[in-house]
Amino acid sequence: ALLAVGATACSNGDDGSGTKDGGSGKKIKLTLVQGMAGEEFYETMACGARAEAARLGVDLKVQGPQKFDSTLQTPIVNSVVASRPDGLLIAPTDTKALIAPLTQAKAAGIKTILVDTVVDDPNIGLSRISTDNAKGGQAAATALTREIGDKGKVLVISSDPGVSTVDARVQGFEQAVKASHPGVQFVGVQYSHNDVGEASKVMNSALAKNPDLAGVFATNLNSATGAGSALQQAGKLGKVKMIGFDAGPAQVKQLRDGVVQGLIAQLPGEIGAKGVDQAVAAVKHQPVTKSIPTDATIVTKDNLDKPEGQKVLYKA
Ligand code: T6T
Repeated sequence: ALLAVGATACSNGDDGSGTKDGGSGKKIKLTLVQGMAGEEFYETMACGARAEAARLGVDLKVQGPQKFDSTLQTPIVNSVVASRPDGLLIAPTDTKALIAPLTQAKAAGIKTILVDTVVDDPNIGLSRISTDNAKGGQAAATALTREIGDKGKVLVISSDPGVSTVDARVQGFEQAVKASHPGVQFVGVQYSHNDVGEASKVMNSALAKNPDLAGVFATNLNSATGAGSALQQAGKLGKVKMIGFDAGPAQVKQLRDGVVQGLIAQLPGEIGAKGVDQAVAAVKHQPVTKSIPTDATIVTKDNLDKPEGQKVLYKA
């Protein structure tokens, strides 16, 4: 039987052997700071990172804030910096707010790798590993406009402005709709603050304002979960089409239930594993790769149960 890969199925990355840094003889110590703890995207990332850390024999700790919130993530970064790991992998929750704490990490000589999200300062992050989010937003526009027969109003529900990934998805989507779909009207972006209940509320008020809404693009897990359940409760299935970013268990259920027509699945496990590779290379003074794009796959009912769909679903 296949091993069910959840947080508990992940190795802790410590097999006792160990890769030593550039001659000091000590085992390399890395910390991954997630955008949010306990969320399927970042837990799948942690799984990939732990497996790679185990393979390379380096020590990896994983931490993250309870909410996707820079005021909660900043003190975690500060305490990680104080603990002086050799390398830090981080998904910064805000393009500006995390610049100062990450500048401190750099000043402390900690090799910093950005996984998933980035900050606006190009001097932060020896390597940046993420999905091409603008391209993902364009793919969402292509899929959604096709679903709605290339006409009608479309809305975007995102988490928060100032988050590099979702902002790029919004931009990619908006530009593609405006450039290539004259029959489609972009009615704007609403923010869920990465909260399922808030995403439902936002969806409901958008439906009240635009009873003829044809489509929704939800830019991440919680935005999609909340928007989808609001559509379901409002009896809008089949009337309003939806494309979501990410492929956690709740999104997959909504795809099976016909709430959402397509999911843009990322490769969080691969992002985590490559993050570990880059951090270890940096600690060993080996070459690093400045920018590493990872793939995205659109999952629909057609490929959901095929290997290509199954292999990109996130861990529960
Ligand atoms: O979409 C992912 C991630 O790429 C984004 O930066 C934040 O939201 C998620 O974690 C999904 O909720």
